[in-house]
Amino acid sequence: MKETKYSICGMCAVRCPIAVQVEEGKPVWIEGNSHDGGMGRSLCAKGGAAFSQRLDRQRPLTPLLRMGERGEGQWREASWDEAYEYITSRLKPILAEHGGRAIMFSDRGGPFADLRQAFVKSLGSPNYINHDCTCGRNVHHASKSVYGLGRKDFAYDYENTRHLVLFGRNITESLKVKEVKSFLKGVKKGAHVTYVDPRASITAGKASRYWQIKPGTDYALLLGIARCLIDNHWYDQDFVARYVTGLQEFKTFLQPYTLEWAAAETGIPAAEIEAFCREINEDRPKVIFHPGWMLARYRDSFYASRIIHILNALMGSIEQPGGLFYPKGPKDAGKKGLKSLAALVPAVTEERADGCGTRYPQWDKGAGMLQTAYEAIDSGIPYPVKAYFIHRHNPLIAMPDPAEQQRILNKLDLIVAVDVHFSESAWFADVILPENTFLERDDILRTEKGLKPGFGRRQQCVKPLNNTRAGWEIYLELAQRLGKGEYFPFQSMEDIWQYQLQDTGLTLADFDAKGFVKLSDKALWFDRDQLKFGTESGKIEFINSKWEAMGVASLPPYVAPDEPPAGSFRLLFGRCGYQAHGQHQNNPILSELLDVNTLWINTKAAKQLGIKDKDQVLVSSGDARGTIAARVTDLIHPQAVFMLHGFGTDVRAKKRSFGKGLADHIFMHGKLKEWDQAGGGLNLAESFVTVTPVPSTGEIR
Ligand SMILES: Nc1nc2c(c(=O)[nH]1)N[C@H]1C(S)=C(S)[C@@H](COP(=O)(O)OP(=O)(O)OC[C@H]3O[C@@H](n4cnc5c(=O)[nH]c(N)nc54)[C@H](O)[C@@H]3O)O[C@H]1N2
Ligand SMILES: Nc1nc2c(c(=O)[nH]1)N[C@H]1C(S)=C(S)[C@@H](COP(=O)(O)OP(=O)(O)OC[C@H]3O[C@@H](n4cnc5c(=O)[nH]c(N)nc54)[C@H](O)[C@@H]3O)O[C@H]1N2
Ligand code: SF4
Ligand SMILES: [Mo]
Repeated sequence: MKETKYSICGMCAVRCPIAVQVEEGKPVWIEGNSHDGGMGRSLCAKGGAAFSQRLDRQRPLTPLLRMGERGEGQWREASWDEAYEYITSRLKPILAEHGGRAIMFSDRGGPFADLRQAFVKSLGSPNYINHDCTCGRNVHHASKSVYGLGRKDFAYDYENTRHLVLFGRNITESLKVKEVKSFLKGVKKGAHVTYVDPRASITAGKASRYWQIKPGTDYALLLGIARCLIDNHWYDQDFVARYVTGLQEFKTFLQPYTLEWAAAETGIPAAEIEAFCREINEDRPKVIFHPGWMLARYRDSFYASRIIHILNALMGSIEQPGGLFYPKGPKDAGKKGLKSLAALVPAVTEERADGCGTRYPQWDKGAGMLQTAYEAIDSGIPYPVKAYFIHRHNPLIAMPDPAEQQRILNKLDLIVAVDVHFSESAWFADVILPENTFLERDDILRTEKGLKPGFGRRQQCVKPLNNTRAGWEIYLELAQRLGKGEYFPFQSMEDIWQYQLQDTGLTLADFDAKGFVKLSDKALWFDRDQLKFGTESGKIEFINSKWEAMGVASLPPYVAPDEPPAGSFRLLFGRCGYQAHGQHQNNPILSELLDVNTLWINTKAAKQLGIKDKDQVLVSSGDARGTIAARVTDLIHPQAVFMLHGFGTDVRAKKRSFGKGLADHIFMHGKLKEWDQAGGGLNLAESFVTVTPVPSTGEIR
């Protein structure tokens, strides 16, 4: 008999609602959960390859203990009991000598992190960290400094917008299924789309205006746009008068940043920028300036994002159909939220090892900052860190400088990786605890914020094929064995779900029909005359004196990016629709769709170097080098080259992808120690490489 199970996809961190058909215990079909209107039956290529992930045997299928040196890849299979014993027998002396704070934990964050945060807290450690220093921290902190609200406190009504402005936000490839669908509906309805990127991605193909900006000059373009809009009074004066502070200072600051100046800096003609400003003035308030997602790129990415946030205020597009809106939570629907698991555990008051909230007072404590945590491991300051749990996170490729990372990680007494693949980081660990694939496990309930808030459930659709366990089982068991069981009074996931639902008046059966529960039938919008912001003044602060007191200027003068040294190119990177970072290059199906990355290089630049399309080229920077096929194209700025992230693994257990393509992060020298000083995002796009042809003999000169 066929039955449909509703769950949540886990092939990437977007976590779309899905429907899985199961026949006699076997998964036979997977699609989007069509009860969710925005999703329909759609799924992306990665989601479609979920069964293939489960069947893939080039993964850790039972707990593994390291035999040789770290990273050598010599493993011994172990029982779960043995693996738990290995971990706890090493953690106990660390806890006794250095206390809980000597244990660090990083993961991918997201809606299922509450249980893991509770685990870390139960050990007495403040050192829970997620991946965001290489992703959205600049955007998040910029949002906090303008609105006092985080980046996830805003969502976007693409479908009804009149004008969407994207600065390298590659919405159709670096995708969320619901977001692309809503974007495409907007395009169909005639929305203007302005796409700004040194590289014409697929999203550029959907745009009504594409600007091939000089890499690293977004801040200049944004200052030029802001000045033009304000000078011409092309902004929502009522909204600004009501909600904004600091407009006058902003005006004064903008004086040098004329259209001609912006044009010279960015390479985009002044008349085109002006035409854009005119158009956006007609389109407002149904306008979205997207503040960026992955902005761990430039040393001023925080400020570029800050101006984008400011432009949305000038457009008056906040809490506005066709603009930005606040994702509403249970409270906004007059309902109680899920009970927190971390709330069961006493607060940890200890200072964080990474300095968030202390050495770096402006940075949020919630997500932490991995690069400064590495500093702490290395120096032992503010205190020794001795053990590291890496859960659903792969810092050895997500962070730059792998050799430097390994040097620092080697100072630890214990590294535990919980993964479903042989990630580069798991390969370097002491113990690999293999988690069930997402189809094979339950997770804690999640809150789904939006115009119609609700809760969603990931449930086990099929039984695990291998000797793997669910994350919740792993952490409950470890807590128990470390004497912290009192904080986790649960025997099963059902116990946990019931605890989470305690105040909501809902039961588990309420999730059976659709996989989720909505707390409101109608879309919830706040009264635009009564908007509240999270800043000290309650207003939108163009100048934020609280942040200035913490050493973060609100509006620093523009500083041009470094020019590539002669013969060099700025290395840009990004994603495509078939892959999620470095996760699925070895997936049996996805590796067939795309098994190798290429190097985008501008036609004229390639010609000067004697490089033709599909030629093998040598990419080098310092002692890092490797060959890759060139993709010669006009679609990239002459100063830049581009490659997809996540290829070129050196983990030989991944036989389909081992050594295929080139890894971008190996060329980012010193970037583990270089970040946007205000926002904390790493400067991953501030690296240069040389590119030379490889003779047809394959010999490298
Ligand atoms: N050079 C360079 N660096 C980058 C980027 C880049 O483009 N170039 N991109 C940056 C960005 S935007 C981000 S978000 C980060 C992403 O960096 P990460 O967060 O490290 O990347 P993910 O691909 O999400 O995967 C993390 C790990 O989760 C594992 N995993 C997958 N499913 C499961 C599961 O069900 N359970 C468990 N336990 N583990 C699972 C995967 O095998 C993988 O090892 O990298 C950043 N770093
Ligand atoms: N299929 C798929 N979808 C994903 C992911 C995935 O791994 N695979 N990852 C998810 C995650 S974690 C994230 S953070 C998002 C990332 O979403 P995005 O931030 O939209 O994605 P990236 O692929 O990092 O896009 C980077 C684009 O920025 C451009 N760029 C580089 N320098 C500049 C510059 O100076 N100015 C401008 N304007 N543009 C520049 C690059 O050329 C590239 O096209 O995608 C998410 N969605
Ligand atoms: S975007 Fe694709 S891989 Fe990611 S959760 Fe959604 S369907 Fe799964
Ligand atoms: Mo990301």
